[in-house]
Amino acid sequence: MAEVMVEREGAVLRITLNRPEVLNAFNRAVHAGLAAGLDEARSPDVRAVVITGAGRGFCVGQDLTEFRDAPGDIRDTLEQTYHPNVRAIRALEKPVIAAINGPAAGAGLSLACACDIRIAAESATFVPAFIGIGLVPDSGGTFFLNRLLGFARAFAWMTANRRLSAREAEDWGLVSEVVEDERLPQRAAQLAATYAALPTRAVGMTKRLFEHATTATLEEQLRLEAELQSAATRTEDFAEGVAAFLERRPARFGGR
Ligand code: T3D
Repeated sequence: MAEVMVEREGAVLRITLNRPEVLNAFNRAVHAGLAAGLDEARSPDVRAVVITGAGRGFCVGQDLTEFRDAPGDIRDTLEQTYHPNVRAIRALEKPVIAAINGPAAGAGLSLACACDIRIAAESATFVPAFIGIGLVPDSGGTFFLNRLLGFARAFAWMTANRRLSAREAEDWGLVSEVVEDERLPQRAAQLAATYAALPTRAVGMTKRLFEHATTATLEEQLRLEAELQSAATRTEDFAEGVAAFLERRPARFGGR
């Protein structure tokens, strides 16, 4: 069985990390499978992506059995394995939904935080993990958590290494929704289908704008908004959106 399953349902691509016996810890095969899935997600036919885990875990970060021997210089490993997938998620001009079905720990937590939307099962937990084994957060963890939670809360949590419940994560704004465990796959599919029916190019450009806004000045942001709005007005979905409004009917967006 593949370490990562990639399945299409209409315009939704579901990527399932599939090493349930170790709560979907990362090894080389998982990195490669995730990379292949994210590559397939670039197809114009794909309009929303779901990342989830098989079994009772989402992803618990690095497979620690690979650290039995001295790991060598981890910089290269991070650059070759974790970083390309984090960059691919952020660069993908489509919504990426993390459906967190169980523990998300270490780089698995970073992976969830790299996604655009997070929904969780009631029994899911969020575990910093890094500090517990004498490491610093990586795979963008400090970048994303700083933005999602703010410095004070993110620093306190990551150093305290406290296991957070799904309800607490919702209170903190780390996840947007918590559902009963058995409903998570269905809810993730429903949410993804809703996103997949939106004007995908406008959604993708909105993602790009928010990404840009974190470091841009107002002038830079106004320029990029104008540039992307100009691009948006040239899409088929813009023409359809306006026509549907004027004809008083629901719009049928094709993602182009
Ligand atoms: O470049 C690089 O490689 C560096 C990058 C590092 C990035 C990182 O992610 S570092 C952080 C690594 N992750 C961790 O430290 C988390 C370790 N896991 C845990 O602390 C716990 O498993 C959890 C709190 C997340 C969940 O606890 P629980 O009680 O629900 O499950 P469990 O019983 O601990 O785990 C179930 C099985 O998964 C178990 O195997 P067994 O006993 O049934 O045969 C456990 O050993 C295995 N497992 C869990 N996490 C990992 C793992 N096996 C390998 N690597 C893991 N990270």
